[in-house]
Amino acid sequence: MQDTTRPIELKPGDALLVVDVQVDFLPGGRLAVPHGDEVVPVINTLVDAFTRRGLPVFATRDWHPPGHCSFREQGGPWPPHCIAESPGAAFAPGLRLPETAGIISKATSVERDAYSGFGGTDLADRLRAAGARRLFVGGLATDYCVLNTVKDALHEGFEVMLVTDAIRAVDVEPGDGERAVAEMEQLGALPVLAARVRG
Ligand code: VGL
Ligand code: ZN
Repeated sequence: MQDTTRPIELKPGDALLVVDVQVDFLPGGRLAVPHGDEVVPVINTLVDAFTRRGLPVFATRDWHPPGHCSFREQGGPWPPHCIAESPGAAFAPGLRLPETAGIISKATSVERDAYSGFGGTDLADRLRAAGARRLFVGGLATDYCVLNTVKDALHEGFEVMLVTDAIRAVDVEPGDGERAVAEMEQLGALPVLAARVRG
């Protein structure tokens, strides 16, 4: 049995990966994730722990051009959201990313969507350059960008610790978030609660 209560000591090779914690995904935003704002204080405690240890922090952001193919007007599934440089694309107010955080903009080409932070970006190279082997992942949304980022991270050979109290789902269909968590665990991601992570 896996011990799910023992503290997890951060160590060299660990990195924090914050997925799409942006204004448009918060309550009141253009593609609001229910309770999306609740991840912010949890991720801040993780940022503190990683910073204390001098470990790297990366943050992805959805960064669409106007007229992106994922928008309804273009036949896509979503309302327009996270348009590059717009207020809705900004990181959540209150999210305390360190000055040194690596920022990865994704889904930036008009004709292609990318739910994964690894899709068409240099994230894998930047993580490896920072010495990362084990990623602690939190953010939005569980059933889209977190799911696809975690799948790609595992394919890229990173260990993944999924911080289950630092994610929230869109749940277009009820249960999508739970199914996404089950799929990530099935593929090898280990679930952890933020309070277990010791900086
Ligand atoms: C996302 C829907 C559309 C996400 C991005 O960050 O999970 N979801 N674009
Ligand atoms: Zn998007």
